[in-house]
Amino acid sequence: MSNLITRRRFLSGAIAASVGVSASNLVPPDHGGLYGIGHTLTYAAHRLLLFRQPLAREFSRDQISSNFPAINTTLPEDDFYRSDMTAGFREWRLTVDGLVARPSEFSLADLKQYPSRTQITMHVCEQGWSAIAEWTGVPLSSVLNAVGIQPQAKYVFLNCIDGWWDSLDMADAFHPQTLLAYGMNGRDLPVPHGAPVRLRVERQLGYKNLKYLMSMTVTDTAKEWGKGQGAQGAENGYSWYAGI
Ligand SMILES: Nc1nc2c(c(=O)[nH]1)N[C@H]1C(S)=C(S)[C@@H](COP(=O)(O)O)O[C@H]1N2
Ligand SMILES: [Mo]
Repeated sequence: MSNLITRRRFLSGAIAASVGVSASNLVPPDHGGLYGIGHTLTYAAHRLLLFRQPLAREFSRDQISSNFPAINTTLPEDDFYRSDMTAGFREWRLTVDGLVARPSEFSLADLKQYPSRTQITMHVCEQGWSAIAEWTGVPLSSVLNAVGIQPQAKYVFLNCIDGWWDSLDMADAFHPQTLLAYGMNGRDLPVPHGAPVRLRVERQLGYKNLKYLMSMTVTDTAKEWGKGQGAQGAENGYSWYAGI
């Protein structure tokens, strides 16, 4: 298939990650089934219109919500999680593998050694509420550059301690506002909001903002995960791509 727009390569250090727009990058993993055509049109339109990666709106400190709901306030059941939580997440590691030059594990302290980014953004939940908070974390791009993703990489799959899983394409993974966030409103990320580290992907709806992160795998296909639709949510009727 010919490229709709010349494939652009995004060079960052020694690593080239393809975040450009080509025809094969306009089809989301959940393109099949009843809603597939709709999902594909939405995703393709966003990727064509937004390929310059515009930033999500950022707010000022005085606009931060005093009451940010926490969905799933129940703690993850996991025994390791619970004991590590009381120990300040000392044993927690984020593993990164798949199509990377250097499969790695990052402790919380490791992640905090990278330059951080702080942003005040609006979280928009598909269930009809929204709230503004300040998030601090390491850009996902820094971690992907550190492990060295291979040029054929297409998705980053993310797994959570509570069993949620989802994936991002390279455009969202390398978006400057996509963070592995460990801070919220100037403090450590609270447990109900996904401690020790959650994803902030500011151009997508709430459910893509995974909490309780545990591991990431870089892949060139969504087929080997679950039913091949790229996300647990997509298998339950939500769109894999939830761009706003
Ligand atoms: N691991 C995990 N991530 C998750 C969820 C969850 O239940 N488990 N809920 C999602 C939904 S639907 C929303 S709206 C936000 C809620 O984030 P909050 O609890 O910080 O408000 O987290 C998202 N990420
Ligand atoms: Mo949500």
